[in-house]
Amino acid sequence: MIGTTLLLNPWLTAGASLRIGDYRKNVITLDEEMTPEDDVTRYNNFYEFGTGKTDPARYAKDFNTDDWKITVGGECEKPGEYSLEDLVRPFEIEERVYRLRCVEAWSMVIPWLGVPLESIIKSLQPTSKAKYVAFKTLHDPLRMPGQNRSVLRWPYREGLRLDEATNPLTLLAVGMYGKTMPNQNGAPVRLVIPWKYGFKSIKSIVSIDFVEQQPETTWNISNPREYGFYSNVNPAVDHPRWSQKKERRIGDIFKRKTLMFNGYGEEVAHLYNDMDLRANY
Ligand SMILES: Nc1nc2c(c(=O)[nH]1)N[C@H]1C(S)=C(S)[C@@H](COP(=O)(O)O)O[C@H]1N2
Ligand SMILES: [Mo]
Repeated sequence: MIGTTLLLNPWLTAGASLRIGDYRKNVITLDEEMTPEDDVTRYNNFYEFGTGKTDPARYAKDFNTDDWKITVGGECEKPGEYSLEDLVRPFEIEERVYRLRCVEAWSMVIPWLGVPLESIIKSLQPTSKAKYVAFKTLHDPLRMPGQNRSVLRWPYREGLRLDEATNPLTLLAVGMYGKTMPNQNGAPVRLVIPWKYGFKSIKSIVSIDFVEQQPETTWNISNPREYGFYSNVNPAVDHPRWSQKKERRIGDIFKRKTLMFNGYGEEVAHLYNDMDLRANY
C-alpha cells in the first residue's frame, strides 16, 4: 500500500498554492507581459465567496479542497465518480499563457497549468448522442459563504458545445504560476476557455455531464439579454450596458482594443463559420 501511495502525484490533493514539479513549460506562450501573480490572486470574480473583487482572496482562504471528486455522467461510456487525480494523472500537465477577458471589460495574461480538456473528454468516451458538455461548481453554502445569498442561482453552471470543449485551446486547469490553483482562482480544478468571456471559465468543478441539448448556464439564466450561451469575446457586439470595443489590462493605465475571439480567431473562428455571431452572442 505504501508503494501505491508513493506513486501518487502528491500535489493535487496536498492543498492550494503548492509548487508543481512536473509540467511541460511554455507549451503555448504569448508575446505580452504577464499580469503579476499578486493581481491575479487578489482581484477575482468568484461569487461563491462574495461579489467584491477582493472577497474571494479573503473568504476562500480556508476553503478545503482535499479529496476532490468529480462526477461524470450522461452520454458517455465511462460515467462515475472520479478523484481529481484519477481524471488528470494520465496526462501531462502543460503550461499555457493565455489572455483572460472578463465581460466587465478588464483583462489579464495568466500562465495556467492544466491538461487539454480534449484529452479528458476522449478518455471518458462520449457517445454519438453527446452534443454539449455541462459543468457544475460545488454547491456547499457552509464552505462557500456567498451561496447563502441568492445573487445567482446555485450551483454555478456552465456549458460548451462538444466541439468547443474539445478544441485544443480549452484547458482543464489545475494551477497557475507553477503552483496548484489558489482557492480564489477556482481550486482545485476549473475551465479556461481563452476566446470566451471569463464567466464561461467555471471554477471549482464537481460535475461533468455529456448531454444532447444545450444546457442551462448560470449567467444566461440570470440575464439572457446580457449574457448569451456562446459569449465569445467580440468587440463588435456591445453588452447592452457598455461597449466591448476596448478593455483595461490590469496594471495598465490606458485601455487597449479588444481582439475578436480575444485574439484566438485562427484557432477557433472555424467553429462558428455558419453562425450569425450577433444573434448567437
Ligand atoms: N463558479 C464560478 N466560476 C467563475 C465565476 C464565479 O463567480 N463562480 N466567475 C467567472 C468570472 S466572471 C471570471 S472573469 C473568471 C475570473 O477568474 P479569476 O478570478 O481566476 O481571474 O472566473 C469565472 N468563473
Ligand atoms: Mo468575468
